[in-house]
Amino acid sequence: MSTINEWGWTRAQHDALAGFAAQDSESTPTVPARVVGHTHHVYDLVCAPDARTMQGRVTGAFEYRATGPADYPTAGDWVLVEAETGRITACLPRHTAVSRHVAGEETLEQVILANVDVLFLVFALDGGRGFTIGLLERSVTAAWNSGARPVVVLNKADLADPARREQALVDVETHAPGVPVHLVSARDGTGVQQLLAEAQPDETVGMLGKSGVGKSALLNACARVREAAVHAAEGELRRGDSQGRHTTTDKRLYRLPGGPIIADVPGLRELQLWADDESLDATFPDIEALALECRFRDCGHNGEPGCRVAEALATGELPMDRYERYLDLQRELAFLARKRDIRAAQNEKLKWKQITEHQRAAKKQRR
Ligand SMILES: Nc1nc2c(ncn2[C@@H]2O[C@H](COP(=O)(O)OP(=O)(O)OP(=O)(O)O)[C@@H](O)[C@H]2O)c(=O)[nH]1
Ligand SMILES: [Mg+2]
Ligand SMILES: [Zn+2]
Repeated sequence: MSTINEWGWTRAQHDALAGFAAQDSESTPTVPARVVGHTHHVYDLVCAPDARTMQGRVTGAFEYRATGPADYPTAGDWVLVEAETGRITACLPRHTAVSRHVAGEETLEQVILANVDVLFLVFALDGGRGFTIGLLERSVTAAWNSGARPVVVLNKADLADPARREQALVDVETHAPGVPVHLVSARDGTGVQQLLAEAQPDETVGMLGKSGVGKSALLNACARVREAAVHAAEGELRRGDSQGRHTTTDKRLYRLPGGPIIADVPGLRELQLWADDESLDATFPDIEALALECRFRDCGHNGEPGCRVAEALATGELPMDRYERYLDLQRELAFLARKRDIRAAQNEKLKWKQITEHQRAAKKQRR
């Protein structure tokens, strides 16, 4: 018999639910369910206990409580659903969330995937412009911020000569220190077994990468290793620049027999960061370690005496271009944080305005 455990329902989730259900005042009986996909506001769910599938929508009360897009369920989420009606009453707390900005909206968070344990950062070694150090660092920062373990996947190894493969590995080891890296080919299956070993059987794997890097092909290759009947659509590449054509249009979770669960997602057009300072430090542990050795704890690395960062830059121990990209990302995150603060202040003001208006109206009525 199938059970919800095969979809990643673990002891930890069970305990989280127990704590959550105690606060939940809704009286209609609900079951936990995992969101395996959704088109706009219709959610594809796999429900406890027997992994029955159904479709659902959030209730009006859910919508009323939601403060932004990040509060709505997304692929990977655990929700509470009324088994009879498919009404989703709550989204359970996420243990990880891969986020970015809502397009064109700097201050709104959009959750791409929820509750993934491992995040494959997929790049293609097909000679296209998709594998850049900048994108590598951004992706790693997003991964650290999500709470999932990042794994760099250099796909299409079959298209790269040995020198190119070696250089790519060195680039990742230098610019994403401490992050596991795998050279694979979804086409001929090289390295796929080892890549799968990065995740435990009951874990969920997410993927992040541009269109055409081979995310769906990688999912299919993993399925072949597990002899699973999974066939995600793979797309053609544009001639000339090897870019994909956005073949995958919806996020979806696939369960491989013997695990893990893998989420295929549409290709990212750009990765608008949604992260904090700690995630940046995790991406640049080399710079973080140097900064700890500066004479002053609050050293701004701007000509202060005893600055270890300046020293490392002078000797070439820390390459200037890496430091500059670190400063760029830091500026970007500081800008985001400021905008978020302004928005929070505005919301606060609005709330007080509403309360005072309400009080005024109440006073008038009493008169
Ligand atoms: N030679 C070679 N081709 C590959 C490999 N992996 C994927 N491809 C091809 O690259 C093209 C794009 O692969 P997809 O899996 O559709 O890429 P995707 O990342 O899912 O793209 P989107 O769904 O658009 O985001 C397809 O024609 C694949 O067959 C590989 O390891 N080697
Ligand atoms: Mg795809
Ligand atoms: Zn310093």
